[in-house]
Amino acid sequence: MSPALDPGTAHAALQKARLYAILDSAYAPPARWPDLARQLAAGGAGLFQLRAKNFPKEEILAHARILAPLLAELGLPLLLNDHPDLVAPSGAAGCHLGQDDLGIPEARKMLGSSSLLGLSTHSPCQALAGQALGADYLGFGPLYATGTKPDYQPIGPEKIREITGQVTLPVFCIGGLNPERVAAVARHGAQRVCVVSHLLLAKDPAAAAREILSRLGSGSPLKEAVRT
Ligand code: 3NM
Repeated sequence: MSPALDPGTAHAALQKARLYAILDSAYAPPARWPDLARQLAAGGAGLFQLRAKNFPKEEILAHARILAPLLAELGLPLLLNDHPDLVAPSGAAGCHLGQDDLGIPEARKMLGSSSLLGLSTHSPCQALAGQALGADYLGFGPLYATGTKPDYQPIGPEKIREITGQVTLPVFCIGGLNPERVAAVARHGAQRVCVVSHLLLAKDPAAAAREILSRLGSGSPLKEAVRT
């Protein structure tokens, strides 16, 4: 099996990551994923997810076995959307679960403490519960309407401060984000974002990632306090 990212490096990369990129089959075919991963990493994405909702498990495993070592060489973690059972055989750093997937405690039992476990949350209450259950990081959204999850009601950026004050885990704001909206969510206290279609559909993904990060700003608590 290809060398996996060591757990210490994966956890440190999570703490450092401000832009989370998702390689999603809905927006880019798998043949483009390795190149997209390299370009987005060059643009500053610090965490990656493979999301292929309708792919058979064997295909997800095969793609993860290509992407995990490619990103590990750069010191960056790959998470699988769902499929905790594929984490070890693929060499991925962990997995990302939704509210309706296997629970965090059950996934933790399967994976142990060294793998990264992320959870999608859609309200401040779910975010606090996710932290209490032992997730390593949270997604929080969708902040704006998104074609990637068309059935979800947008939360709006106003709720961000409700959780940043109480949740100590890394929180990645997600849903309908583009550069203008990233600037808006940063003004509402977002320090990290996860962006899907805007990055995957960009002509120059590295430049698009850089622009998102520049709109997010430094994210330092002092600057946030001055802005509000
Ligand atoms: N999860 P885009 S929103 C995968 O709210 C995903 O949990 C969400 O895609 C959540 O950046 C979302 O193209 C899609 O809007 C984000």
